[in-house]
Amino acid sequence: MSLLSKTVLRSLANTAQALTSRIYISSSGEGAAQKYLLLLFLMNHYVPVRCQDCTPIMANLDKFIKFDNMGTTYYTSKAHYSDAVQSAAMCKSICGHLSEIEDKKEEELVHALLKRLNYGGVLIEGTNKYDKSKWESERTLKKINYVNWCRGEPNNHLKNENCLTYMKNWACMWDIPCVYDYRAFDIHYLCEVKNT
Ligand SMILES: [Ca+2]
Ligand SMILES: [Ca+2]
Repeated sequence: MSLLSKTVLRSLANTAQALTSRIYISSSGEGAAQKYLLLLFLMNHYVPVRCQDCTPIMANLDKFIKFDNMGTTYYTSKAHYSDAVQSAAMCKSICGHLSEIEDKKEEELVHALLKRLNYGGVLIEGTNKYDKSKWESERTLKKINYVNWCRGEPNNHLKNENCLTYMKNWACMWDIPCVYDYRAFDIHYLCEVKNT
């Protein structure tokens, strides 16, 4: 749903609330009852739009570097990656999720972003911890259709490499542990938020 239509619906719901209180004061009888029922319908139908909204934790937004691109905002963590569950929770706290690189074009965008920030890499969405034979999104539990493994990857080198990272210098993906101190490789984590 577009931002405009959400705004319009919120405005309608607010108007309905305001009108309802006036009708109680100024009207009576069947006509007023019909109007009231109509307004109740509008309110019940549109007010839940508000409940679907997400309010980012403002203090957490400061922990990222923001980049807008074509309806999606990417947030690269200033802190190093150390724990995939914590990283995903941080993304959620700003109303997003770990970035899902869905095609070559998006991969190139992420690579350019890493070059600009001069970061070594970023944790992105993807795990094989549920089924070693496939990589899937932790968020949707669907198979990841796009991967660009670096040469020799995925190699499960440390025997628990069940998470996914995109590396700047090689311009491709590694499997890495879901909990690890990756400061030596300068790995951060990347969230994305779809702008509605
Ligand atoms: Ca994406
Ligand atoms: Ca690996």
